[in-house]
Amino acid sequence: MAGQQRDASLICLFDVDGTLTAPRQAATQEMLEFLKRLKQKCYVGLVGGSDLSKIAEQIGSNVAKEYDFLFAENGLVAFQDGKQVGQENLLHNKGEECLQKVINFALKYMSELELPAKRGTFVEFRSSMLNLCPVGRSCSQKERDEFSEFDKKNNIRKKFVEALYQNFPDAGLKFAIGGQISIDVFPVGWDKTFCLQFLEKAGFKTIHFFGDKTNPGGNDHEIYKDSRTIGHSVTSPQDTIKQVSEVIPGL
Ligand code: M1P
Repeated sequence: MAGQQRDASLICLFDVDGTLTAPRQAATQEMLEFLKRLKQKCYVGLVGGSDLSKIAEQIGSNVAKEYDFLFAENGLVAFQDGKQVGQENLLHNKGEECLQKVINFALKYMSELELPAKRGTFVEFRSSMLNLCPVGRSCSQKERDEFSEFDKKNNIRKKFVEALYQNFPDAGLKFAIGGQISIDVFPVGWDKTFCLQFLEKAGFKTIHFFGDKTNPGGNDHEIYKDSRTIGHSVTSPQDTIKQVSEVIPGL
């Protein structure tokens, strides 16, 4: 790892959506400059639930090279100093039969929902997780926002998660509300704590984690509560800047 004046024992690790950026939006110039200054003080890592291409859209096409660690899909796709150091595979882990049962159930469940809008891509099959999206991932920003408001009032995703757990209690799967419009499905243990093994191997003594979905059921909860991290719950990118500045003085 490069960087001589940086504190080599300390890393600040950030969730992406809602923490560094507005959900699924690009990071502001202010945030990118803040992270640049932070990198001069300590090591910096990102851990998102999204896949690499979505994180690159939001943080920049060189994201894996620009940060000391980049963990996509909760760290199941891992980069250190721009080099890929990890890659897990959902299909190998869970098998076709199990995944097909979940997908069939989810499609049937979503087909019975009445929402303000329905578009396309209700199931996104990623290398290490399934993403289930009742409004459809191809929705517009306006439709995304409408679903999000509707979901807050009607608990669409909360009820969907309950139904998934009821139907697949022994599948060894976790159903997590990560972003604004969807549910992530992955094997138990493949939450964001998965990425900590890479940081332990690199020898960090202090790991500050900043995330917004830190409540039970949110996809930052496990890593926020993990004994290997000092967890910080943030409410927005502005709040992230404020809280990091309190932890790392002189930014
Ligand atoms: O990074 C958080 C989440 O971002 C997206 O969520 P949504 O589209 O629902 O706002 C998804 O990529 C999701 O997988 C991810 O956890």
